[in-house]
Amino acid sequence: MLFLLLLSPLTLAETPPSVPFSVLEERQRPADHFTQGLYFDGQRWWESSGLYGRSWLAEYSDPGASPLRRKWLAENRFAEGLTVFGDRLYLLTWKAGEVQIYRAADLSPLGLRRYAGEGWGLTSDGEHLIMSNGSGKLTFRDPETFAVLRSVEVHGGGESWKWLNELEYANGLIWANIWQDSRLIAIDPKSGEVRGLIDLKQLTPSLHHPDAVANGIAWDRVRNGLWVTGKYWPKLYLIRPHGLG
Ligand code: DDQ
Ligand code: CA
Repeated sequence: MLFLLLLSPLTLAETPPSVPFSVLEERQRPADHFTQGLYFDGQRWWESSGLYGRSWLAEYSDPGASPLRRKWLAENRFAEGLTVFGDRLYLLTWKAGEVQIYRAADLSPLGLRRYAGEGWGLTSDGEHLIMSNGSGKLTFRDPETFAVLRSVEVHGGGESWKWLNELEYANGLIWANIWQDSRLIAIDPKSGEVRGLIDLKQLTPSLHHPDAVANGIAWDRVRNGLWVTGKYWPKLYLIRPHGLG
């Protein structure tokens, strides 16, 4: 009975499609980044790297070269996701309940806002900031106060989604890494429904390190693709999903 229920056509019909993608380009980069956040504006890159005592935020013109600027965080701050909104950069911390705000142009500090719970991934739809916290829920936040305006439970595909990590808004969908999983999911921002999956297994280096998971997604507006990488990955890949968004 339970078996039949699990295999019912309804369940199968709800499975989000595996989205085909092409790899347009790959780029070499240093293999010691504990990548937590990634953002690209078409010219400059911003990346955050985690762990206590080694967390940083950096700006690059080329992710394979040394950073133009780098800010080290305090020893007791574990850097998490970041995004650029207007002329500001927002950087989450894992458990400090603190989002740090910087001027994107020169990474000068502009203060902070506080939030309850953990900080994992961050992106923006151009109006609000969108944040993950290790659960299956995303919160939409006021860029000025960081207050929660709305939240969605990510659902669909017969899986209960949790550990949503780095995020990237592109073409009306929110792409998310999932911690300890090689899959990216594409989420409908209104309903929270998972619209598609991309498995990065074929791009995942065999690093034999438990922390070396896929993490880091940056929308490339010019080339219409997503730059993806992972913690300790020696490369970034530009992928173009087909038939979605
Ligand atoms: N997170 O980025 C997925 C939120 C956390 C990754 C934590 C990886 C373990 C690092 C060791 C933590 C030491 C307290
Ligand atoms: Ca991102």
